[in-house]
Amino acid sequence: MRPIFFATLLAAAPMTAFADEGLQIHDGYARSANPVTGAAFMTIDNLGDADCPLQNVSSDIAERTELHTHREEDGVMKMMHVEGGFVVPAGGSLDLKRGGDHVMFLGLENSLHDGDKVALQLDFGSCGIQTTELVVDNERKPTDGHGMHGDM
Ligand SMILES: [Cu+2]
Repeated sequence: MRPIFFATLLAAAPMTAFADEGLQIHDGYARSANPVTGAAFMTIDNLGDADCPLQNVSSDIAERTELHTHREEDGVMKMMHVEGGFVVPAGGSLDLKRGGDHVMFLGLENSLHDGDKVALQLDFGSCGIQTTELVVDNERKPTDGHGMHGDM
């Protein structure tokens, strides 16, 4: 890392500061189907040559912000907290998407309305911490056709 160069970039152009760095977050949005819980989805590309762990997420819009996944148990799709988080493989990407791995907001301070902006901090461990701004889009449909998880 080059800390000074990094800080300068960050101040000058926050939206593109990470363009040439290891991790790129794009296509992010947040939504909620009820007043108390919400979720966030995005794609994270790892352009670097080392795996990056997504260890933790935080926000100030909810009591708790957690990394979740869906798993099928006895034919029923269940959602669960993943303590260790996920890996964004070197040269690959991590999809946080409906019906799959996602960011969960539990205990929303305020209900999420379309167009609201949500700041989310992502802790990539040895790869650093990044903050991304997500726009709320409650009407967004899942892109992979898993309509059964439409309420997530
Ligand atoms: Cu969840």
